[in-house]
Amino acid sequence: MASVDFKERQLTIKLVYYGPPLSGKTTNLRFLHKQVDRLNRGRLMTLDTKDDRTLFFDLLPIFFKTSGLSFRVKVYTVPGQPIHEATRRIVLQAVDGVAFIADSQASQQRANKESYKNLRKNLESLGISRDRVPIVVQYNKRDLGDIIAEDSMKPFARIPRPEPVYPASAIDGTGVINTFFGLLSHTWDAVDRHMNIAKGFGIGQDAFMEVVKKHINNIAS
Ligand SMILES: Nc1nc2c(ncn2[C@@H]2O[C@H](COP(=O)(O)OP(=O)(O)OP(=O)(O)O)[C@@H](O)[C@H]2O)c(=O)[nH]1
Ligand SMILES: [Mg+2]
Repeated sequence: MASVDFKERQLTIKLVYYGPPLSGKTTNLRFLHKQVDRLNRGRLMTLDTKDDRTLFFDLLPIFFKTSGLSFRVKVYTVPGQPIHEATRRIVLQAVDGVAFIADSQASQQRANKESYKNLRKNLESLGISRDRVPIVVQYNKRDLGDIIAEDSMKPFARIPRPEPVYPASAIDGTGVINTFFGLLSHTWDAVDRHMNIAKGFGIGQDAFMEVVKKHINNIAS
């Protein structure tokens, strides 16, 4: 749940990158980190095994200031490997928006579906209503050979709202920033529906996203 302090004019939003093993969650975060202006980002924290598998989680803190409002976005990735189920649930706690990083390779479609099902189950077990948390979907690894067609890049669920789908190739950054901007704007709307932040802070989604876009370079998207 977003932390909102109207008196101190502070807002903290938590985003989580979820998805099957090796779909490119950490690669998304590494690219995003490089594109955020130095003064607006904290250290990228990653904890990998020696073969680069996420062991616990990655975290990238980003912060902005506008018209007296300080806001902070904490971006996490979960570890995709099945054995890290307990960690995924911990990282998902109090999430405000999810980017589901699917793998475009034809061979990985079953893994995508299983991971999405796992996400839904974990949100439910945490008592997080799907209506409160938007899930945007990225189909990553579009640069590879044996991938599903563009028109098969479907959202994984239709209720309660259709979920936006973004093609990407995180390895060179294509689509990474578009996915992040899409996720953040949908998350602002969802938090606003529940906590009236636009009214409370006197700033709308457009103005919020404008500040974010000023400090994040979208060149490779
Ligand atoms: N060809 C290609 N490879 C990619 C792309 N994105 C990530 N990879 C590669 O896929 C492998 C896994 O990427 P990670 O970002 O570590 O995947 P992850 O989802 O964080 O994996 P876990 O933390 O184990 O769940 C690495 O070798 C990446 O270089 C992409 O867009 N295209
Ligand atoms: Mg990872």
